[in-house]
Amino acid sequence: MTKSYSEKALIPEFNSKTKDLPKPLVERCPTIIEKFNRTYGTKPDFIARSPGRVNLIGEHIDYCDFSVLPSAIDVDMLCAVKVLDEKNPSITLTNADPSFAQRKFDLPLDGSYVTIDPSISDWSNYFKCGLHVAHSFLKTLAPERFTGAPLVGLQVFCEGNVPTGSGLSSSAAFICAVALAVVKGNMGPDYHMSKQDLMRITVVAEHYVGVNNGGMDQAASVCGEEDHALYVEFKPQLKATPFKFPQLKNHEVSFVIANTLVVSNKFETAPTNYNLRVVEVTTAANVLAATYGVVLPSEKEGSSINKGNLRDFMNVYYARYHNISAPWNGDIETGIERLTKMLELVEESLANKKKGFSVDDVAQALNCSREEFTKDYLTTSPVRFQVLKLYQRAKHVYSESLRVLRALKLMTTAKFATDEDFFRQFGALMNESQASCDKLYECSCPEIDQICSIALSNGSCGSRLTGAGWGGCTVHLVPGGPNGNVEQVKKALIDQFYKVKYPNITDTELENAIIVSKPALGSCFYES
Ligand code: NG1
Repeated sequence: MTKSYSEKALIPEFNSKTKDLPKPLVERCPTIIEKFNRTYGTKPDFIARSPGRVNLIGEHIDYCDFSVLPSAIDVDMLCAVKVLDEKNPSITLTNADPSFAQRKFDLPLDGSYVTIDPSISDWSNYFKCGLHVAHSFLKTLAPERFTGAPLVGLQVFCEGNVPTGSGLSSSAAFICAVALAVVKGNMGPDYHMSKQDLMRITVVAEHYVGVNNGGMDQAASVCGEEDHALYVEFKPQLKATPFKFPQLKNHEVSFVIANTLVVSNKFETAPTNYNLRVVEVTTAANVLAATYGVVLPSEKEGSSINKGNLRDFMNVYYARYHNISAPWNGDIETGIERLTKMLELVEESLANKKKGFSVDDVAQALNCSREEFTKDYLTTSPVRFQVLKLYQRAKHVYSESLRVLRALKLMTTAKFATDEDFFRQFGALMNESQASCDKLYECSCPEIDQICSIALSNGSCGSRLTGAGWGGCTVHLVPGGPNGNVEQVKKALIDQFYKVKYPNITDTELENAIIVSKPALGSCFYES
């Protein structure tokens, strides 16, 4: 069942008088207010909150503008904030986790942006990303006020329980909470921010720390709704439509999230992992375009390598060879047909170099010099590689995008004779996604493979990595409710994976490693 999507929907706001406060606020607001008080000797004015997310299916396709199916989860980041008077245009940041040391910096008096140095890995950089996008938004909201004058100063106390480096988007949770805090802090209590605005401004925020991510994490964190998954579309417009899983006869639909506890530092591994994949799929789109004699649009808003992507190739190919000038509008059946065609083209034109393309091969295919290719594709962020695996990466992106459409079709139109039918069909898509991430995109790791195989042998119907991969978390579709397999899957993972791989693991660590989460509320605001 789908809820309609409204561009005007506002970020939910609560206060101490609200009846039925959402669970994360009830549980955590009093303690963070107390900790703020102990740190700054005063009460905060408000708390901005944004959660982590789990991606159910659709991995590494958001930066090609293909739709994804995540949901927000219970773990989150809270930022308690006190707005300072105009004599104090500075930011002080304290984190409840002592491994993130306190930071303080001044806000430029002339209203210019705070500088972000992406070459250093410091937690305050993520704050500055949220600050930057909020600042730029404020300049469009009230140009006369935010030009030539500083933002208001803030004292901030941050407390989060999204495990970092685990593929559950701790960074998006932080950045979205910060952006909301900065906008509210500067505009005051009478300004109510829309979800659409917060999502739109935060999707590109991590580009300022050198991660060329797509916008899935921020969309899910901002727009999450209890008991709903989100269908996030990036084109023709950014949109997150909430929908419920089908009502089954004897089971609930549960997702078990299991952390490999292998931390993948996105920033440090970007040159060989995440950013390299962005380069590979962008190059693949351009090699396909050159092969079929079409030109991709460039100078795209929100894109870090302005060279078009695999969705653009699909559109220009259909314009040229099928005379369909309007880009694909997201319709499921049309998408299935076109993506299937794209997979044929990938076989036809890239499969002859399954071992990978050298820089010379690519330059030849694009009819440019090595130097031009290097300048246009390899300098935005540093990357390191022997060959570019264009065939494998393009095949993953098109087949994964197809799986997302099939999953959505299952959710929205299919009727299931038995509960098993649903679990089998949705689970198969998740398993195919994992195989593609592993074999074609090479973003799995031995621990992910091991956890998936244990879960599948013990009652999971579909198991895969979630998020960027190379460590981090896995997600498992498990029949839930009294007749379900959730406890059985958890026990098997504890006995066969965690206690074997991490013999000294504590009970608390184990408790945090396996999360059975229901889709949760997205960003929200609490006036204290
Ligand atoms: P994680 O690593 O879970 O935050 C990353 C990207 C997403 C998306 C996934 C892969 C960032 C901030 N996020 O997610 O946009 O591309 O990988 O599907 O890099």
